[in-house]
Amino acid sequence: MKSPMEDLLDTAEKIRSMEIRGAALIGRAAARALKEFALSIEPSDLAEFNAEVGQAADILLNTRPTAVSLANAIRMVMRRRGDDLESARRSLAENADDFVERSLLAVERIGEIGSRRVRDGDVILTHCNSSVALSIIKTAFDAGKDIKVIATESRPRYQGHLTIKTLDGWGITTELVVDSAVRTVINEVDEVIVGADVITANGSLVNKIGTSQIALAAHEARTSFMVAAETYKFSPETMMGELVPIEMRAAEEVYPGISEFKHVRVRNPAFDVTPHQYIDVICTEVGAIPPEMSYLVIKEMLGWEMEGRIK
Ligand code: RUB
Repeated sequence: MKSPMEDLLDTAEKIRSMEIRGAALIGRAAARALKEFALSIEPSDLAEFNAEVGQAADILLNTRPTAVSLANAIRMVMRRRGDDLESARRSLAENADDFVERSLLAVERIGEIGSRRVRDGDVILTHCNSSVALSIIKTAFDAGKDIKVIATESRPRYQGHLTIKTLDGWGITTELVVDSAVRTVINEVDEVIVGADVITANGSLVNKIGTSQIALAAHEARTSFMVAAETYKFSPETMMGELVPIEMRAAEEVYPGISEFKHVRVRNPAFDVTPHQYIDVICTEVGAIPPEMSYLVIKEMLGWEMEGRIK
């Protein structure tokens, strides 16, 4: 039998190594892991409970630096803890269940809202593997719309292969293209639909590397660019002026055997920033909003987040 800490470290390692990946899944996995941890530890008092849970939260937080879903999920799980050990344990577990349930509902709701913008006969381009973008595509397809999807490979980790597998399973006609083919095909595309790792206070999008080039190509071609993002992917930190850290991943993901070269290094940023000017709409569970309204989402939906932050 593994100790509660060993179980938590297992989840942290799965997130770091990307066995668990995608901002929504990361957030839910962290919430579930914290709940299991809190229910399994045997602290002698509330102070010890808080210290142990705080340490566990920090371990999870440090797995992937970019995704704000991780930080927001952890904060939602950790908030409003009780005044004694057992009520603190209980409220943490309830918060975790609540987060998971709300985040699953949000995916469904965004599917409904976003799919209204997809017309019969549309060609949709998607990048990487976003469960929320896929929810929009599936909802449009289930409503009887005749759609076709163009999916990018999404080098270096080929998350596009996960996307085409899912689309194939649903019976949706799909074409796989290399990332550099986007500008060649963009004139056949009616809308780009991508997910989000972070939405900043000014409405910019942080998502899988390559997203911003797609947005640029879409902008030039006057193709609509839609982002699917639950409200917990909006970053309160950016309202306080912080910049979103971009995760740099291992060189071997790009070129296995790179260490044999003496004068060559690999740079492997996992995400990039798409300026809000290139985004037509962000579909959230509270509505389809222009990126300029992101500030309000952070204030209204994550408002509690600011407590204690403004000195
Ligand atoms: C995944 C990625 C996805 C977002 C949104 O990056 O960029 O587009 O996380 O996904 P990685 P979802 O594979 O490096 O985790 O909509 O499922 O939250």
